Amino acid sequence: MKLYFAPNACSLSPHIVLRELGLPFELVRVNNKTKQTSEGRSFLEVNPKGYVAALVLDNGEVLTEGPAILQYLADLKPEAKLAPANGTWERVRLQETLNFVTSEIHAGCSLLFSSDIPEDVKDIIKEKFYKRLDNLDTTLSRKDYLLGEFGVADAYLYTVLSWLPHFSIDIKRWKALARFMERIGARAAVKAALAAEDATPVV
Ligand SMILES: N[C@@H](CCC(=O)N[C@@H](CS)C(=O)NCC(=O)O)C(=O)O
Repeated sequence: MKLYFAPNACSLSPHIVLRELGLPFELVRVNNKTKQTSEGRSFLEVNPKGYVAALVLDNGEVLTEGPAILQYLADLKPEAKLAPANGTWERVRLQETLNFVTSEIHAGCSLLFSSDIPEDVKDIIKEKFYKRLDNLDTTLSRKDYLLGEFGVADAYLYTVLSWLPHFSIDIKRWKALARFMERIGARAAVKAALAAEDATPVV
């Protein structure tokens, strides 16, 4: 398998999961501005949508969209329990959580990276985003992980929340979220993924 990634982008979450699972994989770096890959070809040949993450399977299939990639990877090694089994109610809860992270947290803050958006509009985006962080803080004040035990949704949430300093948002305002970031950031797979990406906190 090959994971196309950009340092500290949302592709960090499948990267963490690949390491948590101990699966063999190759990393291909994408320059998100030029769309050039470290292989020399344009990333647009791999994913015409032009964004990471993309996972290329050994049979040549290309899988995109974070929540789909995360679930595919977890299902390759069910004994690691990074996702509940397909067809169970717990799996539906995971899908609910991944959808929340992707649509409300990831997409909810990604416009804040844009230098074209005026600050007063960013303030409006932030107000809505803060409400979502309040919800998450309440959830994580009752448990250490989004769904009881560490799983793919935690790797995804960790990745997106690691962008907050870039938006001048201080995570300490949400005490449970700050503890969550420390807890996930201490995992060996997370440290290894960040080191392998040579990541500084910019998408
Ligand atoms: N819907 C996609 C969004 C992926 C995404 O937002 N990727 C960003 C990095 S976090 C990216 O590569 N953006 C570059 C671009 O859109 O040109 C997913 O959930 O995987």
